[in-house]
Amino acid sequence: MSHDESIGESLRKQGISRRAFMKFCAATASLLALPPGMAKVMAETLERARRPSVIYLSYQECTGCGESLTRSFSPTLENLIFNMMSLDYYETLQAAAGTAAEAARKTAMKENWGKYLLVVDGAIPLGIDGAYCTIAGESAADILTEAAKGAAAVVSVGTCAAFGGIPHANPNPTGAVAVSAVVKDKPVVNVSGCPPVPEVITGVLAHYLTFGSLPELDHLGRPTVFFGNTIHDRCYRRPYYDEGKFAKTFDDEGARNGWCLYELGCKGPVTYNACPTVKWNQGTSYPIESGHGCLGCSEPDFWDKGSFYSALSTRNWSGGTVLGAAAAAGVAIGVGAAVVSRRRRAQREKEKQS
Ligand code: FSX
Repeated sequence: MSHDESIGESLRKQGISRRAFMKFCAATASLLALPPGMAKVMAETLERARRPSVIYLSYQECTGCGESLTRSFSPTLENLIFNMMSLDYYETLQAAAGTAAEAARKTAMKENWGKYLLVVDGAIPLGIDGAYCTIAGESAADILTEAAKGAAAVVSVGTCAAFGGIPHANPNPTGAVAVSAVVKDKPVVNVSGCPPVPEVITGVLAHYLTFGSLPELDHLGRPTVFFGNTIHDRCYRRPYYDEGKFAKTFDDEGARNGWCLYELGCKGPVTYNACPTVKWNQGTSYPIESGHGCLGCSEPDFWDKGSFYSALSTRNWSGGTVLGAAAAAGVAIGVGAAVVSRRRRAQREKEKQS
């Protein structure tokens, strides 16, 4: 499809029915928590729009983000690629390699200068003049700087791109930094998570492709529609936390009864992400539902903060520098509520016995 063809024209050529397209718009609008009626607006906008060019760069990372992205269910990556965007460069999926691939990136940048969406996963190493990560003889930092100049907006996918992630963890031998430490003059949206929830990645891309703008962001540059609540706020085990019922080991009676994993190190109270609502594997489950506490992978410096199996209140997470006052207060209030609840229950049991 040429860039001049509208998305509607392209859909009709591909034989995609109006019904299937409306279903896709409804699912995407619901994922983005848009008001009723917006699915129709989205469909009308997309029908007339041209597919924008998307350039996707990968640097210091494990490709977990790409693995996650390709498993997106609604909207699927295929839906986005075939219906809404022209993915002009992405090492993981492209057929071209070597000189041809780099030439395709440069052509796409030149033809769409000022208009393309730049997606980046992985951290950027600045040590020894960027020599720790080079592609076709150019450093990651140089390619990113050049590509960002012509981009309309930048999406940092994964905690490595958003906050430096594991490459940035102590002792950070390569001098790895977040995308926002290199790109200073363009809007950057951070889709954190190691890896991020697949539908959160495609949802943010769909929002930009539909409205031509980035969604509302929190103080760490993350879309509030997906990162507005803590894991703890939406956790189905939350009632046990409020009742003061905690698993103490991974195979005790509390664990078997599905009690709260707070004392086993769950970082849900200080971690903002959509895992409990959107979930993973087509809405099947998420770590806490599988019996393991949250590691806090969508927060800055989660690896250095560590203490994955120690209760929050005993280690650096609760007083860490990246925690907002509200999050820290939330933990304190939650712990206080659990203690009060435990006292009340003890009091009730005492009253029953007397
Ligand atoms: Fe990082 Fe992503 Fe973790 Fe891996 O691209 S956020 S190490 S899942 O792959 O960057």
